[in-house]
Amino acid sequence: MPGRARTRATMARTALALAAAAVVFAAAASALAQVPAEPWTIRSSNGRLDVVLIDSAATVNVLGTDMLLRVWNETFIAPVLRASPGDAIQIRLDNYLFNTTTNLHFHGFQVSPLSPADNSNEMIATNESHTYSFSLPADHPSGLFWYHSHAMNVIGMADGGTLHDTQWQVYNGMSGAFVIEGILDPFPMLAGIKEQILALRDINTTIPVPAAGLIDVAGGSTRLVNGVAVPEYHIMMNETQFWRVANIGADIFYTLAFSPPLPLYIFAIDGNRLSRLLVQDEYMLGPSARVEFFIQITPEIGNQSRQLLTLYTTVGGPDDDDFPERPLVNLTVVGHTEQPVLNLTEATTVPGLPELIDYRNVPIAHNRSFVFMTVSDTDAGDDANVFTINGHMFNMNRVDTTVTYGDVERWIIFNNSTEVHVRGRCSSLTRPPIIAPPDLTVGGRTPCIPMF
Ligand SMILES: [Cu+2]
Repeated sequence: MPGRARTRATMARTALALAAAAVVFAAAASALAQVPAEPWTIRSSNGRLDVVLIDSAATVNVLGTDMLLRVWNETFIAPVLRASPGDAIQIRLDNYLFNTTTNLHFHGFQVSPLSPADNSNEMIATNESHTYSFSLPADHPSGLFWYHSHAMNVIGMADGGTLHDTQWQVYNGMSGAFVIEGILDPFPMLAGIKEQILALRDINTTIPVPAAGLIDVAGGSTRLVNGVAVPEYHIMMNETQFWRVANIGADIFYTLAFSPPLPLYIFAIDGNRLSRLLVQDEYMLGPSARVEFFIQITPEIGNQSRQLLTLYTTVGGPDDDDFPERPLVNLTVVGHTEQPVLNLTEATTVPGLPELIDYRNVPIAHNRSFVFMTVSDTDAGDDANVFTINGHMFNMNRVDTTVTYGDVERWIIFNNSTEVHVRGRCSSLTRPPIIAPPDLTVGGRTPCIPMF
């Protein structure tokens, strides 16, 4: 009987919340304040990170509106998790979603893809609990990552759910930023600089969450930074800050830029430190992407207030989604520091730091090409899409390509489909010029930009 099972689940959930997740609830309220002090954070201690995430449908207040969402620990804003290379990670996921499977994926982590580690093919059924347990390798890259529901082949979706349900669960709130500590450690001049974590997501508070597969991707949702609409950030004259931005939302592409302009001194992309700073006025951040950059206020730049915006962004492909310009953050110059302005080129150049390998100079074991297509499934109706790779319908249970560990391969990907990203670390990818045959549109963006 569903009713009886539900009662037991609720009791268990209350007990668990009191016993294991008290720390989680205590810090949640501050995430809704307009001034984003510290986002709600859980850090590892003594080499261990222990977290409990309890999945359920809950009525949560988002920007003053009560919404029924499927969330972790009955809050819309997931904690920022922080751990160091070498730490032991234990994250228990209790699924109290009604008749809906779910799971977790640790995006970009260099850990085993098998259970009990980062196995995003394993689904956790309703009223089941699963503990993700793995150690971060001692040489794991440091940087900004994220964790999220990677629900696939969801069962029992009576409300028009689709087979692949990650989008819907992430939109509801099941995603958060994950910092692997130490990215600034090799750079003594950067010690102690102010760090800001900005986890971007969106939600439309004017309508109930649509059924899975029916989210209006480009619709009128509000862009949120750590759960807040256009929060106020402060910086001092002469100060350098380290901004770490993760797109933990389901659909929105952001093109980050300050207005009036302020250079982004880009230090890391998608959890990978670059071999040198990349200075840009804007940066496009697709779903899953992260960018970590420095900003500086100098007397030449002046002390006027500015905004971090997402500029109008259009994405190729058959859906041809476009996203309007929106403000993300107000940045005000408050006070000044006596410290001289940091020379960022000097600060990020450290003799003896291991060079990143330029894989363009390494012999290629195999060349492969992949054509990703979205095609209409005429059997299933006008709106139904199927996804093919080299003409075969995607099937997560079939292995199409086997590669040899340690090989360097050149892959050419043609994509007229949705965004493509590499699950795992992509610091080793380089990007040749994209050449598309005339009958294919290259949509989305490449998963990584070159390190060199
Ligand atoms: Cu992911």
